[in-house]
Amino acid sequence: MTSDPTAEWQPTACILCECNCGIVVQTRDRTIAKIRGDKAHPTSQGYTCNKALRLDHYQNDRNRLTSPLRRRSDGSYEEIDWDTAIAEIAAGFAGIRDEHGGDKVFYYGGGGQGNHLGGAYSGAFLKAIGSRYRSNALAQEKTGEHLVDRYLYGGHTRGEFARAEVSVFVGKNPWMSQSFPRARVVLNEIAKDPGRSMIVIDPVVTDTAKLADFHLRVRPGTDAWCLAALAAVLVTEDLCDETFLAEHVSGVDEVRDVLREVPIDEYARRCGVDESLIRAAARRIGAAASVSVFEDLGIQQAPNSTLSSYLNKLLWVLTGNFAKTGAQHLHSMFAPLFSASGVGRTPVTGSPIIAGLVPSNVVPEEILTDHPGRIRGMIVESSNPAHSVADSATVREALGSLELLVVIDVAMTETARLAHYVLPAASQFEKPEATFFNLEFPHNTFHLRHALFEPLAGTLPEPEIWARLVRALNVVSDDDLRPLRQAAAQGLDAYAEAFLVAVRTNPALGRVLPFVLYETLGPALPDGLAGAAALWGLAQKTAMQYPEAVRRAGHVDGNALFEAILAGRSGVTFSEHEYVDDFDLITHEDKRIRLAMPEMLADVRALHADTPLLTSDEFPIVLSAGERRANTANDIMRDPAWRKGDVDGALRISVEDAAAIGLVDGGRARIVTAAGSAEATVEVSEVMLPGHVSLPNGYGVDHVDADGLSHTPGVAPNALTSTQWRDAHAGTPWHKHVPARVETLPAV
Ligand SMILES: Nc1nc2c(c(=O)[nH]1)N[C@H]1C(S)=C(S)[C@@H](COP(=O)(O)OP(=O)(O)OC[C@H]3O[C@@H](n4cnc5c(=O)[nH]c(N)nc54)[C@H](O)[C@@H]3O)O[C@H]1N2
Ligand SMILES: Nc1nc2c(c(=O)[nH]1)N[C@H]1C(S)=C(S)[C@@H](COP(=O)(O)OP(=O)(O)OC[C@H]3O[C@@H](n4cnc5c(=O)[nH]c(N)nc54)[C@H](O)[C@@H]3O)O[C@H]1N2
Ligand code: SF4
Ligand SMILES: [Mo]
Repeated sequence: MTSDPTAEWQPTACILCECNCGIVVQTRDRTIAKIRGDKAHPTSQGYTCNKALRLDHYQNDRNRLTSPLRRRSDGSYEEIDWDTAIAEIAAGFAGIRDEHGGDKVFYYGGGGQGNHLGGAYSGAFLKAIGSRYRSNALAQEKTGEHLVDRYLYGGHTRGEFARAEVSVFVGKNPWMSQSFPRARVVLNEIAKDPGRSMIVIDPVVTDTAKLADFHLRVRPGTDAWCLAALAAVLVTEDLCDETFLAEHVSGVDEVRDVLREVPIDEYARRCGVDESLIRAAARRIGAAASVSVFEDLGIQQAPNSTLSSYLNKLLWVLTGNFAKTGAQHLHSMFAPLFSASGVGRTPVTGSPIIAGLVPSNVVPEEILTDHPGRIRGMIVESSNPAHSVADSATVREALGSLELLVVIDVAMTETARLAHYVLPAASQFEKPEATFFNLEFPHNTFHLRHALFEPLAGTLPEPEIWARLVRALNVVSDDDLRPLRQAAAQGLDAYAEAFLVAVRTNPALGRVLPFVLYETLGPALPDGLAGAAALWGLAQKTAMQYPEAVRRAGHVDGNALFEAILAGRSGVTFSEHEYVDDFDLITHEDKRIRLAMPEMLADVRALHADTPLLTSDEFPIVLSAGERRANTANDIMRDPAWRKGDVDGALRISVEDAAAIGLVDGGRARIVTAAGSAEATVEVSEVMLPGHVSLPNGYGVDHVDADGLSHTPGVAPNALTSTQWRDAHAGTPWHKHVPARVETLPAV
């Protein structure tokens, strides 16, 4: 909190993707004036990509909110004070609970790429109201993979790319989208080392594919055939690790039987990749001392997504690439990103709830109905579903029809514009923050960032917002909290003891635990870290769940881990595993991987059938809606000035298609889909296959400039997507596979 730009470098982290690279910054007044990588950060070690340097566009966005807002009947907003906002919102949700049941109040979001503490506190209010259903972006990308993970071994896995002999990227472009530590450094190292190889499965010649030894350039949407053929080569050419399979995996013979039926030559033709290349890639995987695999949106948001996740996992399980250096790992987690217990069906559409999450895609249908179980009220926190969920027009209609919609955000988003109340949050550099994207093995890091600035006037950190909402419900009294407050003043050991007694003897406290921690431990924490109180509970859980690994990392118990987290400004290694621990992390009782997942084997068999194309004469081209590029970062920065190029997010199209349609580089095109149409600048590019076009994510958000003029440069991808194109098992959308037509437009 200094106005001297040459003052000390303060550690924090970049919030633009899940890597959360450590950075050090110098501030000037309320700006982030200088930024560089933090060499002391245990995971990122000084690395950043091109985007981190632009973070002040997030911190000082002109569209930041500075007061709670209430919508008037004419649709405009008036500023109201916090007390009024909290009282009216709490009463509004309590009213829905009393009349229709608290389970009609839905929670969407809870954290973006850099902030998960708000979500950690939301549970207290939601439980107190009786809310049960929730969703967030994971339910439009990772729930299919989670379904497979849960069946096979019961946890999330990660590759160890820095040390893998062979790295496989399936529908993943880490050069642009990062997602694992020091991605570009690691990719360059792999490319330069003749002893290591990279296999990329992607229809586009991405910057990652350019570095690959094997580029399997599948036709969009045909990964299941490509991956089935790869797995079939492993089985039929005896490339499996028999010792590993015999010792650690069940159901192998059933899987082998199904894979032996795969006509490799025919599936190669169906996915458009040479059979010889598929065989060569499979042999490289089979011969490697270690293989790491990363699958992402290219399969997770395309047809057969859950099946592709399953087939992809077969590649490393069949070859025994688990529990050894450079291979795939079940890692520790500081907090669960997925709830293990949350399964069931949604009330209206009966859609699968996976890991506690309703598919984002079905949320509108769960609202726009007169079904008695419909969603009536919603809180959206740190997410912008009106822009990020398929079929924006329907999402807007649905959100606009709710009895009560409250949005907690830093900016006036597309979703906030539909809300009855908008609550302004302090930015991620104005409060303690952290993410639960702690996914590494053998060393795993948790980073609590301290505030760089005081909250912008009129805003509050989420822990305080949620605490005020709980207080308004009067579910616990000061008398309930007093013993814990007193214990907190005596130190963490006294607090731990008092806490166990309090939750055992007072069930009212157990229902609102994050609130209790914030109200009692929070005030005793140093350096304005009250918002970190919930981490105390998570530190205890982590130390109990992985006692050896936490001790190896230097923390004798949960309290010691919590203290290290509070004190460490550049992130703390919280677990240090040994490779054999991977087997212990399997949640099945026999500690074996279960390979023969019945629904998936049925799906593999079904690949033999002719599958109709989704494209048609009317919509002959496949649109990938939402590609990650150098100048995209979800919806986190709204001012287009942050971009150094590709200012309006060009439509990339192949040379062949451009010639056939009559499009030129830099010209304009109209893209038409079943859901809508949009206009874009054209980039004619050798990287695209004929019949495949792509638009970037993160564009088409509103921004009001200094003159009060509103801009929305680029195409909002979900103006073009439809909710019905979704995975049969997980309900995840096919954003990367939207049938479309591209037409010429006069140049501007
Ligand atoms: N720069 C930047 N980085 C980001 C983000 C960002 O907004 N901008 N967002 C972050 C988030 S939230 C996420 S989830 C990750 C996502 O990271 P990625 O999944 O890597 O991102 P995408 O570019 O959406 O899709 C990956 C690839 O899928 C390919 N693809 C399209 N169709 C198909 C297909 O049918 N089959 C196959 N095999 N591939 C296909 C595309 O050509 C693309 O190269 O990125 C994170 N990192
Ligand atoms: N067509 C298409 N759609 C897609 C995708 C695609 O590839 N194609 N990708 C999907 C994927 S993988 C993802 S992850 C989602 C992402 O979509 P969303 O889940 O909507 O998340 P973000 O775009 O990251 O938006 C984050 C929001 O958090 C707000 N915010 C930032 N800091 C804070 C804070 O401290 N507190 C609060 N309360 N709010 C804050 C920002 O202003 C922004 O509104 O998009 C999905 N949608
Ligand atoms: S965008 Fe991601 S990879 Fe780039 S600096 Fe930020 S956190 Fe690191
Ligand atoms: Mo994502």
